[in-house]
Amino acid sequence: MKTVSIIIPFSNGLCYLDDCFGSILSQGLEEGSYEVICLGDSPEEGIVAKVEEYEEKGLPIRYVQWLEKKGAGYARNKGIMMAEAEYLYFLDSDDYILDGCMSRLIECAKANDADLVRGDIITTYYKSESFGLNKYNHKKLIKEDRKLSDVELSNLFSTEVTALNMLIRRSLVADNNIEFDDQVLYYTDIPFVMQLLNVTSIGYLAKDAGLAKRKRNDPIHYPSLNQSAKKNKDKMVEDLIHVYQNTLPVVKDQPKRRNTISVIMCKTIYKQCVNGWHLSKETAEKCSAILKDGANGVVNKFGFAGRIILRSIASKRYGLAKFVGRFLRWRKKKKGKFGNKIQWNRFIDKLIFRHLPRKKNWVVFESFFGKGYNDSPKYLYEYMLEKYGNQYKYIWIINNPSPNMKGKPKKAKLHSLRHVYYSTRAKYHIYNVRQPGWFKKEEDMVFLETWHGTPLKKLAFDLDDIHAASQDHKETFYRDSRLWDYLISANPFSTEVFARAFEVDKEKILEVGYPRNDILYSPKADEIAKSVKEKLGIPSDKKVVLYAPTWRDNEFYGPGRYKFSMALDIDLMKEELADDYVMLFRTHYHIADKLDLSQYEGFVYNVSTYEDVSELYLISDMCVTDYSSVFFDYANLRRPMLFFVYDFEEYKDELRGMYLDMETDLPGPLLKTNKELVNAIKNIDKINAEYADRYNNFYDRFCSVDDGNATKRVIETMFGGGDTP
Ligand code: C2G
Repeated sequence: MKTVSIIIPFSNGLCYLDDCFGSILSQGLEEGSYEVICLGDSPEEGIVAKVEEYEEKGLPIRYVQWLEKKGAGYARNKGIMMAEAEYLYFLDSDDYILDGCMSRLIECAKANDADLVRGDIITTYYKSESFGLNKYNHKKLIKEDRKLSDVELSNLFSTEVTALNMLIRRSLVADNNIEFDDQVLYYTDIPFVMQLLNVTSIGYLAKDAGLAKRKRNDPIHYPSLNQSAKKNKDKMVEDLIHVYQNTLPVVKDQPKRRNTISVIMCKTIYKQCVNGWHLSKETAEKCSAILKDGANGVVNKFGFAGRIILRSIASKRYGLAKFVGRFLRWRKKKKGKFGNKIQWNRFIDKLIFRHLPRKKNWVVFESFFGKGYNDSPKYLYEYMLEKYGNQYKYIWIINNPSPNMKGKPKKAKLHSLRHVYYSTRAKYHIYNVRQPGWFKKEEDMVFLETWHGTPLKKLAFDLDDIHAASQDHKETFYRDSRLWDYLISANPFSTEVFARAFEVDKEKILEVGYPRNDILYSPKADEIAKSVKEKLGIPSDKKVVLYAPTWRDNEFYGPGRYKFSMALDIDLMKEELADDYVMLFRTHYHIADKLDLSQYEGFVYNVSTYEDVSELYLISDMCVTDYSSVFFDYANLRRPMLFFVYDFEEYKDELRGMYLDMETDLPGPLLKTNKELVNAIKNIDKINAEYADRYNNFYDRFCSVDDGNATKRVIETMFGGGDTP
């Protein structure tokens, strides 16, 4: 007889299956000792091909499917009926097992003649390849193989009841007709597990048998059951009521387990109330009936507000329960004792600003989260100022006043009351990064997203794992990009990527080049360069190397505040290059670290706070960067570029993934060490000759739309070619 039948229900999320199936293959289980049963519950297209692919790779898999959605419980029951092995193992199609998990579970079960063996469940957002980067959840809880005492067995699940990562003796399930609840979509595990625990005599915990339970980061396309439940709250409570009522008789002689399901029931009702009431009258009445007897005394264990809510529902005073729920919700969202500044600003906005008429000639500009007067918004603003003068009123969202700002625009700090005011009243909005989460776009507003670079690093929906500070990235990105009327693209390549990765209609994309790059084609470019050099005090007899790296997703203090590690050996650079060169050093706008480079005065110029990087391009003779979109813009100048990619392997595969093959597509060499970099700088003419063809191809592909007139094209599209607002 085979040892284990692995049962996998599948509904959506084909992209997770490689990890799931692959992790079973890499367990190295003996052929004939196991089987995989995959059950398609109204499955996503492509599943059959995926199953066949793994069959060919040697996975002993059987597949059945039905087209009507019946839920995981139904699928697992079907799987139980098909299973032939001594033990059952339930695996979800978006999870994967860690190396050695299955043999450890089997070993422990066999050595101890156990009915049930459980391993660790480790939650992660990451695919298996980058599981090791999952620093925070990577805790092994089970240190030794250990027999569960009767008390532990009856209290095995004190919060979430799950059948995952357990090896279960199949005869126990078959002989006692133990089933998942197939009438429901949610909570199907509860009756199964409770019945199972009733008949389990020997239960074990096994060490080094981990299941990676994957949290999904794309609730738009691949919502997990829980994420879709957020939209389907009534159904979730309905299901739990059904499960609760059917399971109560099973646990009637088991106070601990009865307590567990009552706690789950009460917590769910409580959460419903606090997260916004979604219950139909009928469901509310059922909840009331359950809570009437205090749900086995569990209600009394809630805090004051919780008791009021649950008791009000018990006595059908739903209005009171809703009111307390709303209060708790408000208190939870409220930051600090009296709420934070943004919350107050939004409150005033609702109370006053939203009732004032829209100003048809007001234009709001923001660049890099109010960190400067620069990038495409600056060039669009200056063009408008010159063309329309004071026919428009201009507003800059900027945190520190800029001495370089032309005209006399109104100014507001990011997230300030003035920012909120202008955001509500102005008709036109121009941002180069995403707008604030609180931004509310009305029908008659026009929003231009300039974006801030041709993408090398994968973006939004093209990302698998999110290694940056916030896992809500895809969801918030989707929400924000729904509000954009126009999005600028600098080349056909960006247009394709943006349309797919941001899910923006191509009609909204203005493939007109970057306004910020117009200066690179300006007839006055040399003049500007001369004055910038003078302003920065850069000697005219030295060549200028600009070093402008990007940020690293996984090195952060918090959202928008990233760390910088200096990989450049400045001492070496100085020793080797200082006679002929100076270096401009510029960190990305996300970097919070301020570097003290004063000891290299005269050789390194820290231009991290210099507002406009385009002007720095103009004064530099070559550019050293890594994965920053800087190089797409710099290529417009056709000057040499070097890529200092000391962490290439990690960055390329684990952190982001890329749209280009950096080894073959870039207009310059990839350099992994400081020595290589110094050599390349010293031999730049040779490199120029070597990379001439690649440079030409690169230029044609990414720079051929830019011609110095992008700003004009954008303004004409957004404001019409005429002279008046
Ligand atoms: N930048 C800069 N100095 C740096 C790095 C970047 O001034 N050291 C500016 C450049 O204008 C660059 C822009 O910030 O084009 C975006 O920087 P990237 O390094 O490309 O990184 P990111 O902000 O993640 O944007 O589609 C583009 C991507 O989203 C990249």
